Amino acid sequence: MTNILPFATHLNDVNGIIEGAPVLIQRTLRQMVGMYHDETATQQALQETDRLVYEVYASGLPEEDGHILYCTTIIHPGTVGDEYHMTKGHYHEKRNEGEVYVGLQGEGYLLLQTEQGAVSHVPMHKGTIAYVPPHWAHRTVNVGKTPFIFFAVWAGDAGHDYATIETQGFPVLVVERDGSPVLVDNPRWQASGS
Ligand code: PAN
Ligand code: ZN
Repeated sequence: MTNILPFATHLNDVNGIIEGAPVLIQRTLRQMVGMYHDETATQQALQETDRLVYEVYASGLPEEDGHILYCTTIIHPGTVGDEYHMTKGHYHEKRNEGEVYVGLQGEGYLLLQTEQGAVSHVPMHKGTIAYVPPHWAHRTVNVGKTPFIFFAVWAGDAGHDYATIETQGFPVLVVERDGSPVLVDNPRWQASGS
C-alpha cells in the first residue's frame, strides 16, 4: 500500500471546491450522449453549445485497499428535455463496497438500484447523510435551481463500473413536471438478462 503522510485539505463551503485537491473531473453533456432519455433534446442542446453538467474535486489518493477516498461533486442546475442534470452513475467494481454521501448545498435525489431489480431514491439537501449500501448502483440528480453539492467517502479499492449503467441506465428517470421533480419509469430500461 502506498505510504501517505497525514495531511488536510479545505472545503470551500461557498462553492463546494476542495482547495488543495489535485484532481478535477469535468463532465459535459457531450460526454454523456445517450445517457439522457431524450436524444433529440440532447442533440439540439449540443448544436448550440456544449455545457458543463457536473464537476468532481477528488482527493487524488491512491485507489488501493486501506486508503479512504473522498471528493465533492457539484452538479449544475438544468435539464436536458425534461430530465434533470445528473451524474453518469455507477456500480462499484467491487460490488461489496458501500459509500457515504453528505449533502452540502442545493436539492438533489440519490437514485439507487441493484442487479436484482430493486430500486430506491433518497431526497438530499444540506445536512443529509445518505448511505449507499454495498451492491447498489448510485446516481445523483440536481432537482433544484442552484448547484447541488455533496461530499462522498468510499473505500480506496472499490473501483467504478460505468459500463453497466451506460448500457442499461436506471429503471427510473427524474423529470420535471410543473416545476417539480417526479420519478417516472425509464422506457428504455431493461433488466440484465431480459
Ligand atoms: C462519487 C461519484 C461522483 C461522480 O464520488 O464518483 O459523484 O459521479 P460518477 O462517478 O457517477 O460520474 C462516487 O460515488 N464515488 O464512488
Ligand atoms: Zn460510488
